[in-house]
Amino acid sequence: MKRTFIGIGTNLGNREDNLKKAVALIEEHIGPVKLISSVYETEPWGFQSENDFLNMVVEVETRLSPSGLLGRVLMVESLLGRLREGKGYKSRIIDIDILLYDNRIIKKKVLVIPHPVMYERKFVLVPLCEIAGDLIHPVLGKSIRELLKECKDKGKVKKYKKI
Ligand code: PH2
Ligand code: MG
Ligand code: MG
Repeated sequence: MKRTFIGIGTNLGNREDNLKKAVALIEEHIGPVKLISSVYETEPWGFQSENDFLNMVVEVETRLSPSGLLGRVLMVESLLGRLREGKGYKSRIIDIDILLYDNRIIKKKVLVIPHPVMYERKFVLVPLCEIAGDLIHPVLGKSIRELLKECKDKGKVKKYKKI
């Protein structure tokens, strides 16, 4: 079994419901969910929108390969009604991102692990630190806690509640 950390975000529709459904579908199609962070309400990062996000991170055990995992992530997103159109950041019902997969470093056109900009994003680091603060980032060689301390992101990340 491999251990992966997955970030989930939503800023459209019934956001709490979207997160709950995403966690249930991850459990069904990817593997047992071992740890669940609190939910955080976060300001849109990298684009403007009136709708704040809810973000969380889960730790999942899986037998899937990285590319198998990506396939299932995209499937779960589309089961939840995610449509992909155009370029750039947009509001979305659900976004599911593979953050880490064991200690693996993968740089393919379609899949980069660790998530290439996770260290710049407090909406990722805060929930990830809650469940895996001591984990060492395989590329940067620092713990998630250290990365959070060094992170320059000033966007709002406020505890919402545990779902
Ligand atoms: N996802 C993005 C871009 N910006 N901002 C917040 N607060 N939360 C997100 O999940 C998010 C974002 C692209 O995936
Ligand atoms: Mg994302
Ligand atoms: Mg994504």
